[in-house]
Amino acid sequence: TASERSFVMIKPDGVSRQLVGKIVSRFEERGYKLVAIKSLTPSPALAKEHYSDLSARPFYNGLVKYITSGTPVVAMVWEGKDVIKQGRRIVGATNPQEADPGSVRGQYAVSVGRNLIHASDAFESATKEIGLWFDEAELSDYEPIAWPWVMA
Ligand code: DAT
Ligand code: MG
Repeated sequence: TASERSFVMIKPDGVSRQLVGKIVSRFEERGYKLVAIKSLTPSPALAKEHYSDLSARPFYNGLVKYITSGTPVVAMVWEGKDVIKQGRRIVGATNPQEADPGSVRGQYAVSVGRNLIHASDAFESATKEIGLWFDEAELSDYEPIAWPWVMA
């Protein structure tokens, strides 16, 4: 896969537990490019739209409440080779009890309802999520100095 973009969000538990730097470092150190980053408390409308695919699930309302709790999230766009699939591997399985211990969820989380982080699961969802959380003008186009050493 060529260079692509993924939407990654540190959820309120990750911010409250002060894991932002550690999580950002995983993507940075792997060689991915930070295209956008901001912290915000999403509106219920934004959280509901972000998780609209799950609106019929029993945990949907609780999920929206958690994301909109008032403790901010850190919304990011990362770019690079196969970043959608590799981002999911960095994040780990949805249920932290099943996540690889080397993944973010496997290292830092124990509950599916407090699993620290979101990452887009496909090109279509990445496109939807980036458009939902960011304006075009917030997405930076630049070349990291290490890029040629990462992107052979
Ligand atoms: P992922 O975040 O790994 O993409 P998902 O898209 O299926 O997983 O679900 C979105 C979030 O919803 C997930 O990160 C945590 C929550 N969730 C999923 N399944 C759940 C469950 N069985 N009980 C409680 N929360 C759940
Ligand atoms: Mg998902």
